[in-house]
Amino acid sequence: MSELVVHHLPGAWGIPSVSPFCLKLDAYLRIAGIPHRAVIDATPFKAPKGKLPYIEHDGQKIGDSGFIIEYLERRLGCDPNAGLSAAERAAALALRRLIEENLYWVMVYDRWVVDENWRVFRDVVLGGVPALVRPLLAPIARRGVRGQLKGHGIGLHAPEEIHAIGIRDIGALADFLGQKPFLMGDTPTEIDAIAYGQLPNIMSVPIESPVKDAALKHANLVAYVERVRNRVFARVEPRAPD
Ligand SMILES: N[C@@H](CCC(=O)N[C@@H](CS)C(=O)NCC(=O)O)C(=O)O
Repeated sequence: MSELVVHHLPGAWGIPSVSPFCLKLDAYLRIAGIPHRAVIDATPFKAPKGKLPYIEHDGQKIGDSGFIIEYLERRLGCDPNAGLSAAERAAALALRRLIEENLYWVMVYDRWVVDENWRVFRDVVLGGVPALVRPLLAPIARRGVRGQLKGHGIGLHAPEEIHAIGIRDIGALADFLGQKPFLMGDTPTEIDAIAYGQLPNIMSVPIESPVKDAALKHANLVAYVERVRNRVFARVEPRAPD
């Protein structure tokens, strides 16, 4: 197979990427054992859909972590979900929607809208942008994300309502995990890559939130994050912008 190049947003705070979707793809590639070269992009401007991650392979650029995974599975015949029943696959898809279409936006709210967190996060998320441009880009990017949150609908709620939504999602994840080592049982599957993309980006970062506090009270989720990190990311250093 020709070289697979994977474009990510940078990492920080000991996490390989501050983007849950980039971290998900990174974890997936490691779970599936797919060789690749990671490139760090300071902004998503060159991505085919304007969002990271994206890949370059065989002269094509493909955006969206889900479509990238489907493409790789078609091309390489790999499938970390191969051992799952149809009902387990359906449950994994429902969890994926909870994480990517709902909990993700609660995290976005905490990073981009809560003033104390934004002061910390803006220097990280725009860390690869030239220092002169950063103060100009920061308010434009923040306004854009506020618009995305309103468009999604979650940004229309009061802060306590948004946090209550996130805390319920975290509780559901903790209940589903129970005492299993991984979400679908004894071995990591795609949904573990998805959950691992999101959870450390809430639980292991200096972004304060009642959702983070609630997650850290679930001992099984704390142990799970540690377990996936040890299993999938052993010996990986956090990345700085190229
Ligand atoms: N559905 C996409 C979502 C990717 C995504 O939302 N990426 C964010 C970073 S976490 C991004 O690049 N946002 C830039 C923007 O919205 O302008 C996927 O699965 O890859």
